[in-house]
Amino acid sequence: MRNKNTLLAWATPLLTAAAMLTLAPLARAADPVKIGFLVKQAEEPWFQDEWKYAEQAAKDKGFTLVKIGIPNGEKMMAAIDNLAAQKAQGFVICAPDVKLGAAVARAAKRHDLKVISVDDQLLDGAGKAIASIPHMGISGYEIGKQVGLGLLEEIKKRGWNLNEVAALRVAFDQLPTGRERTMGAVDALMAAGLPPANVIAAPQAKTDTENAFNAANIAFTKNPKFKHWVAVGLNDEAVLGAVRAGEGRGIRKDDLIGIGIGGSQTALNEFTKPVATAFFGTVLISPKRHGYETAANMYQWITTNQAPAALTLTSGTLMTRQNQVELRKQLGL
Ligand code: FCA
Repeated sequence: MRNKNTLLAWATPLLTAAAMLTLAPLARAADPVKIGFLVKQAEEPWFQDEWKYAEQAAKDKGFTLVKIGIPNGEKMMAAIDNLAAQKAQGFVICAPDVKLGAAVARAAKRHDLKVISVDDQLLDGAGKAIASIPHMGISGYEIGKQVGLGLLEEIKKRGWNLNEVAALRVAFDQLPTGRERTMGAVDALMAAGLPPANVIAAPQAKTDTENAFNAANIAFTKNPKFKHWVAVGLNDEAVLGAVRAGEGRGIRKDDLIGIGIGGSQTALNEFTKPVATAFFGTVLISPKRHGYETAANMYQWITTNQAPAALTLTSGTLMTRQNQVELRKQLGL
């Protein structure tokens, strides 16, 4: 009898521990869902919009969204650790450098966090896209072509001779989607007869207006012989930098046509100025899809274990001063 009691006394905590272990996954599934949304340039209107729509998903589905700006690799790693400490179950990320892909994948695995990339697809050590991280991005090359075709239409209206037109390509080629977008644009221009020698690459150090301005300034100074200009870049900020640099050198809307990519506040500010600038248009892409859908997909993945599609590429539509109100309404923006 005494032996039996001792055995029970000894076995009970073990049994309880075992029971707790078996119950643990269930208890965890009932934990409140917390999802991180990490973006490389929180000050950029595009990312503000993504966050806004991700918040909407959080409200609709009933999860907590943790928004963190990650301007560099160190902040990014700290943010992922922080999410794990807060008991988040997953995160959506647009990393400050796509080459950090392997580090993101490792950190997520270590903390048992699910990860989805948005906008910029992460690369592994060999420079290949990490297929195991579901991604939503824009169809870079196609959207770039739309920029080029929009420019060609306006060039034609103005009766410019393509031999006298230079295409300023504000370039951020270390980012694959950036290169695809701007190459799509210049390819469309060249297919229509723009001489390849008239394509001027202006590398920017960062994808913001200030760095685009500096890059464009150098390019304008070095190439005084062209009569007309068009400007392309990976986003609206890049093209806006070129437009501002042109203004500083007396190259204004009659001699320069800029078409960006994005359609967030940066473009809207230009469109609502009383006098039009050389920022002629933008290809409107959807921060709603990129923000809402990625966050909602993460929620679904966490709660039902159903992973999103490996790759989703979204499209865009040319937006100008004329159709901006209508178009944004159509897209529910
Ligand atoms: C990249 C760019 C952003 C935005 C996004 C869709 O991350 O840097 O400006 O265009 O793709």
